[in-house]
Amino acid sequence: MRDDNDCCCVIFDLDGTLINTEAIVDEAVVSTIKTMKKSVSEREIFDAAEDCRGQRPLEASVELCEKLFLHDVVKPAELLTKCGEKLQWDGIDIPDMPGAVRLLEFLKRKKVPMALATSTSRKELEKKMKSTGRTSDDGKHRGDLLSYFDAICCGDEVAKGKPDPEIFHLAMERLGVKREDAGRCLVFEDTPHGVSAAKAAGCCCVAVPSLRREKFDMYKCADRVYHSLMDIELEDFGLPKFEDWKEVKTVEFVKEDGDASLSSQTRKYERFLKLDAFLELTGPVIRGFGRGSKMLGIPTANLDVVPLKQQIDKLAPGIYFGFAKISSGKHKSTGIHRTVMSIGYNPFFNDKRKSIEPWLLREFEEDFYDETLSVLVCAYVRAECNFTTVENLIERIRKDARVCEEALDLDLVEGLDSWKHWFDDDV
Ligand code: ADP
Ligand code: RBF
Ligand code: MG
Repeated sequence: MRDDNDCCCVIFDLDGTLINTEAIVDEAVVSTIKTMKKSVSEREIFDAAEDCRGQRPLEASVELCEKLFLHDVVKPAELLTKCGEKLQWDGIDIPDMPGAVRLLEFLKRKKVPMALATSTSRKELEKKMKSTGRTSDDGKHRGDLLSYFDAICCGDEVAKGKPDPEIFHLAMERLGVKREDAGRCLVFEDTPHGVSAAKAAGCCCVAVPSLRREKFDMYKCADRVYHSLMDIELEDFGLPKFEDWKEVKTVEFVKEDGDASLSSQTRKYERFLKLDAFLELTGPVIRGFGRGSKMLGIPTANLDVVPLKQQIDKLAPGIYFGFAKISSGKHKSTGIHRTVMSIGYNPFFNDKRKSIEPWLLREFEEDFYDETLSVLVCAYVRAECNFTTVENLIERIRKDARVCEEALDLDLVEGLDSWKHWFDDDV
């Protein structure tokens, strides 16, 4: 049933929300400022750069100069030029944020009007869109990202940038939404400045933070905070519900503490989402944090994230399942093993580094450190969460394993045929 409060259109921020430019920008900013003022540390620059995200470039530069007391070495406009020289975007492959294309495709198919409200200037936007193109395997060029939108609003089209609401007012006007209906526009933002702007415009705002977890307090005024675009429940906002989650009808769903979603109140079963493109991760098994078997009774054969960074950045941090095989060393040719894994920061342990932790769902007599492990990541189960007790964490991980077993027993994951070579090679 339709409700007057249901959202009728969606407005997206670009950088950090749909495309992953933040790390590239931070790197340019840090390396530029480092050569100008030796007394500020990389850590301080990075920290300040994070807080300035979401604003138009010049305004961000002004704030950065203030925060880092750069007035004696550089003026904001000059800092911007210097960083800009490093950020030509040509030949850089800007990745999509995980889940962005799935969300855009779905909304387009459901004919939900969409606008882009970016602090980037039109000229800069065009450069970003030309940049060598999409890493996604669908063969589309990055420029196609703009084809999803019924309206595109850039930072140089407004008098005041975010956190001012003007750009969202402009987007609404171009979508033909009246000011008094602002609450029916759903905005997706990754920065506190963007969230403030959307809320000041009266919109409903979902935040998918690009800032570190320590700073999540800054998203307080968002209507909902999600770990990634994969976790959005559109029906909570009166929009059409995603149709690609598959339920595992033998594993009962139990709502976690602190789960604010409305739709989960009626969920009965656990579920998973097949990935559009399966991801192969291969490397030697390394030593992890030394707590998997000891503390949880759940050994995880960790892979080194450094050489796999580009690949895992395509995935939202979270819990996944798929298959694993050991392709060198003593355990070579022990076959294909089902595996459930965490790829992320393990909030329960508050890890500062990302880790890749596959638990192979069978017993091994001995460990297999340094042997080559190849994992095929096929489906997403859930975001990582925190738990009040270690028992709850263990119980949840065991449940993830049941989801994996059931989904594979019942052949619910489609598309494995095209990976036949992976299953046949070397096992
Ligand atoms: P670490 O913190 O070093 O990763 P763990 O306690 O997580 O230590 O144990 C992981 C190690 O245990 C793996 O590297 C692997 O050699 C071994 N192991 C034994 N059985 C399994 C299994 N079923 N799944 C994953 N690793 C296993
Ligand atoms: N750690 C968390 O902090 N939160 C989680 O939700 C979580 N889920 C996991 C799910 C699976 C399937 C596995 C294998 C691990 C998970 N862990 C999680 C990671 C666990 O903390 C980690 O493997 C141990 O800390 C060992 O390093
Ligand atoms: Mg481990």
